[in-house]
Amino acid sequence: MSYDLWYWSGIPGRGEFVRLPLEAAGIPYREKAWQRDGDAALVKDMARQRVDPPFAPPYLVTEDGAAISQTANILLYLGEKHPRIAPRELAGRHWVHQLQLTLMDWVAESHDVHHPVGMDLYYEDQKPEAARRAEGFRSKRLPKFLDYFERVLLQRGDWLAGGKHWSYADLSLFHVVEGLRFAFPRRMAMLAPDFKRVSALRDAVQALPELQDYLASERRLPFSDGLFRHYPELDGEA
Ligand SMILES: N[C@@H](CCC(=O)N[C@@H](CS)C(=O)NCC(=O)O)C(=O)O
Repeated sequence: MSYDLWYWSGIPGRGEFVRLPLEAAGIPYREKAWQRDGDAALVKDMARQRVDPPFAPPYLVTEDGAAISQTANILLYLGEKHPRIAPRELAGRHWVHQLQLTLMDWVAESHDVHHPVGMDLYYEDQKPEAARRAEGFRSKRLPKFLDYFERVLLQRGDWLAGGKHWSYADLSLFHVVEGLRFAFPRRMAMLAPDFKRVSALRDAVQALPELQDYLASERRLPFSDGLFRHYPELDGEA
């Protein structure tokens, strides 16, 4: 069994939240837009007549042809099919889904810092608004999200769902923290001492034996100008 993962080539983006558990659990998948025709093939595939068309990538096509989209929904689906990446009991699976939805809210807000007016405009066309948005994000939203996950870990232990094994939500939190460290290195460094549990989870995921090959491979794309972007003028210690 193998899945087809459709996501823009060249950036980790939201595709990375799907890639990480697939890689860590050794679930076979093909990265479709990395093959011949690249993103043009993705645009063409998105336009295909389907009963379940995706609005936007990432989406996963199963062996029986179903196209599953919305990042958190893809992970919910994978968690039901592959017990290694999510809790076995229903309440646990809903819990990690809830966490994933919160993470996706956080990701959307992180993106909107550099694109506060419109996705169809360049950053250069919305710089004053971005500077204003960044201030509130750095001073209020970033600590609020970090504090939430710190509190969850205080209650649950090393992993977000409790227990001794990671779930896809832990891998996603790792990726969000990595993205934010890339985008806001000064602010994240200032906040780090207050979020020791989140930092420890980040380090634990980075050290997972089942992720070492992937993290060292060319499939693990560097951050650049995708969801998480580094504009020094949007970063700051406060
Ligand atoms: N809520 C969706 C958002 C999907 C999304 O915004 N995808 C981006 C790439 S990361 C895209 O290509 N969007 C095109 C669009 O919204 O028109 C999810 O979590 O998957």
